[in-house]
Amino acid sequence: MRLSRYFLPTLKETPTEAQIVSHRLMLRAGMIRQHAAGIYNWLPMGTRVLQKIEQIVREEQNAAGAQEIIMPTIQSGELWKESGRYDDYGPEMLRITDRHERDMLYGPTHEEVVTDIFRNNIKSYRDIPKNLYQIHWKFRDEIRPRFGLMRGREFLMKDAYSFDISYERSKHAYNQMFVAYLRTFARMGLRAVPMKADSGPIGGDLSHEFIVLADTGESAVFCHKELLEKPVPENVDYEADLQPIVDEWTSLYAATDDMHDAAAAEKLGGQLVSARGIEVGQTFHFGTKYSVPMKALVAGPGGEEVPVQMGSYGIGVSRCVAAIIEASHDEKGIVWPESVAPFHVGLINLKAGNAGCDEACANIYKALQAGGRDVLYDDRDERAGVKFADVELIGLPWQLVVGPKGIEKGLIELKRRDTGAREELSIEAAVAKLTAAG
Ligand code: 5CA
Repeated sequence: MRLSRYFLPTLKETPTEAQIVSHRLMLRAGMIRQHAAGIYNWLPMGTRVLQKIEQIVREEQNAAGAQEIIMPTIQSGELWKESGRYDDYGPEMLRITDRHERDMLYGPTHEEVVTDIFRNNIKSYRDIPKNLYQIHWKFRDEIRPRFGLMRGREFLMKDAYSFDISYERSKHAYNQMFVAYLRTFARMGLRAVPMKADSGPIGGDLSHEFIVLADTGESAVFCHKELLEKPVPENVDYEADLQPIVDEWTSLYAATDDMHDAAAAEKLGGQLVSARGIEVGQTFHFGTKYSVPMKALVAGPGGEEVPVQMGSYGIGVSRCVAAIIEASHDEKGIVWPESVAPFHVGLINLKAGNAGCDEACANIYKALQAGGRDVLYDDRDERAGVKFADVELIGLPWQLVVGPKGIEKGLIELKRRDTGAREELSIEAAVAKLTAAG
C-alpha cells in the first residue's frame, strides 16, 4: 500500500478525551474514530489489525473442533422470555420495538439464539457433541462506556457454544476451549492467565476469566507468578484427554477479585503476584440453565430424553486490540507483535522525487510483496521527521529506510521497531532477510 493513497489520519496531538494509552494510540495512529459514546468506526489501519486477530481466533477455534456460523445481531425478545432473561438482563440490553410492536433486541450475547438453533435441528445424542461459534458484533448499553474499545457499547466478540450429552462430555468441550484460549492469546503476543471467576449473568458453576496483566486493567487480580512464564501447550490433540493440561494451569493459584481467597493466597508469599488485569476472554460451563427452560432435549442411547449440557466461551476480539497495545507500546507509539501487525514493513522513501530513491523503493516494494510481505510504502512528499514519527507511532515491526546518501553506496537501513536495532544492508540482503523472517 502506498501511504500517499492510504486513508491514515494520524494525529500529532494527544486527544484529550482518551484516558488510557491504548485509546490514545488508536486515535493517534488513525485506527478508529468515535461515532457515539462507546461506538466506533474502524478505519483501514484498525480494520487490518482487527481482521488479523479475528483470523487467529478463527484458526484456533477450528483447530479445537468448533464450527463457524453467523447469527443475527437483532434478536427476537420471545426467546429471552422463554429463558427468563428478558426481565433479568436489565438496562444493559438495548430493547427495540419493530413496526408490528414486537419486542426485539440487539444481542448482548447469543445463548438463547443458539439454543433455539440446536433444539430445532438436533434430536439425538448421536448428533452431538457440537460446538458452534461466531465472530460478530454485540451491543451492551454499558452505563459507563470508557477507555475506547476496552469497554465499548458495540464490540466484536467471538462466542462459542458447546452441546453435549453428559456432564463429563461437556467438561471435555470446556477443556478444549480452555486450551484453545491459551494458544489463541499467546499467538497474539499476549500472556493471558486463566483465573477462577464468577459467572455473573451468563450463569453456571464453572467459569474462568482469561486475564492480561496491565496497570490500566479494570479489575484487581491475583496469581502465582509461574503462570506468567508457563509455556502454552503445542501440537495439541483436541480429541485426547485435556484434563491434565487444564489441571496443570488451574492448580496454581489465580483468581479475580470477587473469587479471591486472601488466606490461601497468603501462603504463596513472594510467589503471589497481585496486579490489575484486562479480561480478554471468559469460559462458562452452565449445564442445563438454558436447555431446561427452552426444552432443548436430546434422546439418549436408551431413548430417554435429556436436556443438553451446555457451555459458552467468549473472546473480546475488539478488546484484544486495545489489550495488545496496553501490553506493547513505548513513548513513541505502538509496538505490534508480528502476528497481528497491520503491515510487516514500513518502507520509507526519505527523498520522494529523487530518481535513485524512487527506483530503489519501487523495486523493494515489488520484491517484498512478491515474497508475501505486507508493505506500507511511505512515498509521501513529507519531511523525514514526519515520516519517522508516523512509522514509530503506527508501530510496524520492521522499518526500511531508503535515502539518497545510502543509495549512492547501494545501502539501505533496516530497523526493528521493538528493539530499535539498526543495520545497513544491500537491497538484496534486506529483502532476503525480511522475506525469510516467518
Ligand atoms: N456469552 C458469553 C460467552 S460467549 C459472554 O457473553 N461472555 S462475556 O460477557 O464474558 O463476554 C465475553 C468477552 O467479551 C469478555 O471476556 C470481554 O473480553 C468482552 N467484552 C465484554 N463486554 C465488553 C465491552 N463492553 N466492550 C468490549 N469487550 C467486552
